[in-house]
Amino acid sequence: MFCYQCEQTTKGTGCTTVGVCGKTPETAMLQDLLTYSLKGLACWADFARRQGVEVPQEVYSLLNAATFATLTNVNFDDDRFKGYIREAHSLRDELEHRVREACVEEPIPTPTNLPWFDLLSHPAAWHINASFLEGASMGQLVEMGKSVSLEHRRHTMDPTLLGLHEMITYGLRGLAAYSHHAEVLGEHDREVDEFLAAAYAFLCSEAALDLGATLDMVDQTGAAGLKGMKLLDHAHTSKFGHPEPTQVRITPKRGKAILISGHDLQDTHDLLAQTEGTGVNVWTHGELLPAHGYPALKKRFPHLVGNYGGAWYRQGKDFAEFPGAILMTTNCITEPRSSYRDRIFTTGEVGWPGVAHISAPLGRTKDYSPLIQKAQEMPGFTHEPPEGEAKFVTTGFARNAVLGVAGEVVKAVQEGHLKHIFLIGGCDGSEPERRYFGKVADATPQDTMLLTLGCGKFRFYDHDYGMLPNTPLPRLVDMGQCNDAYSAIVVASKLAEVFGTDVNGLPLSLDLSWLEQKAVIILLSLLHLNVKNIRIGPKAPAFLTPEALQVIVGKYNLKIADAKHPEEDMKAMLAGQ
Ligand code: FS2
Ligand code: SF4
Repeated sequence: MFCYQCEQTTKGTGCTTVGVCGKTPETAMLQDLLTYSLKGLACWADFARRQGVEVPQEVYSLLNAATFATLTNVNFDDDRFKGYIREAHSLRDELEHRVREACVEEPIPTPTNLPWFDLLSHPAAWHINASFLEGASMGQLVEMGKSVSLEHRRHTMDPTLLGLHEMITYGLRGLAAYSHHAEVLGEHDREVDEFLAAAYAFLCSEAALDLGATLDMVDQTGAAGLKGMKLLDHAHTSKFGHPEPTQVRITPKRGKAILISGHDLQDTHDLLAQTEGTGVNVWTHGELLPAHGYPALKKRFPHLVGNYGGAWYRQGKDFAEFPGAILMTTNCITEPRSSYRDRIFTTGEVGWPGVAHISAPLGRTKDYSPLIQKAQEMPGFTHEPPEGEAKFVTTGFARNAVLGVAGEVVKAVQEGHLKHIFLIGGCDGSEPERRYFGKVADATPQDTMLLTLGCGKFRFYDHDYGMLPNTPLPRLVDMGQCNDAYSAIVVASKLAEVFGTDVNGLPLSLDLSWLEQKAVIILLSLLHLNVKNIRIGPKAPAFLTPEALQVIVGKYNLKIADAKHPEEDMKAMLAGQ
């Protein structure tokens, strides 16, 4: 296997024997084979659209869901990957049939008029039939996967193009995650869906061998990322209201308990509805902490009682100690320990072999009764701290809440009480160098504000930064999940408008912790907006070859965080660098 799509990759170069995330070589090969299959489906979807042949929404739904399944820490279940491959080829065959039946103007893709691609035939010309897939041994599939894996391409491709192509590929994984989350909430944006297919098709075309065209696709991917984030923001806020600043308990409360982790608000809502009146309390974990800020959840469901534990990578400890049942709705799942394997459930695109999975067709409500039943069998919390000793954190400062106090922010800047704004957040991970982000946050001066989002916040979310002196503004502002980067972009754009400048003219520094591919699409979106001097860390992406990194750094002034010297980064950021 070879995989370097995420920050925690082995030795900062690539996972080759087994993933740091727990991905086996078999799963890695099936993911490569799936990506190749999705490229084939996307080529036909893009070709059909350009020829005016109707592409059913289920094609885009599969592209989004299956692409999301290949994102770091989402799905580790080989059978599910085989299922996605089967479905991709079945939809692809149907689409090819439709195109051939219609009178098309351009030559229909055939093995002879397509550019050479990898060791298998071009994705648009490659068929794998269902009976072969059913009967194939894992060894056969792994061999087939090898011929389309990165392992081959990274030794044969131009290094600049390779790095940029991988950046686009991982950006598309992040984009597909947004589109899929929105679709679960009943919304989709046809333009964004069509872009995903077009970008996959681009990666299979001769045009992708041109640096200018590839850089243009990097930019277009960022533009689509913004639309995808906006779509998800709309899906969340139209369904559950605009988040409001909300105090969230982080110490135990007596009662039976379910812990819900991941990012999915629809699952959170449905679980809350199904646990109403059962005596089971619902606790959020990780990226679901911001769920407490949504009016349609917090006002209707008093048994949404608090947040338990920290970032995803601590789940082995957090889940083992939690006295109830657990539901993983999206990434990041790690290998379940035996101490809680019989009380953790997955849903949606998340999977771990042998772990109970709760599913329903897209748009239908899932039945959580096995999870609720499990929680009833568990002791739940039997103790809680005495009245007055419970601890709380505050979440819910999404764009509406922050823009509601924009006047105060502008006044604070004009009167000299607010000198600088930091956005420190993104993903978290287990490496010791990630302490850098907590150190930078703690070093922010008193006359500065600290916006945060994503699971990166758990490095400092419970530190007391107090209020911005002489203002009614808190210094620490939790804007939500990694998925809520759109909120931060809207706030920065509005502030720039008020001050008659662009985002680069604001006293604003972005110091982003990255781990997986949603962080890649957020970065591409910011680069599309021409935001300069962004820091990412704790280290540079392994997939950006030195040549590709040089191009990106030169074009966008991107900086790599100096994880060993947070104080130096702080000085530079305060100086606007
Ligand atoms: Fe955190 Fe993990 Fe949010 Fe990322 S829970 S690193 O994949 O999506 O951020
Ligand atoms: Fe390694 Fe990350 Fe790939 Fe997992 S997703 S195999 S940790 S690079």
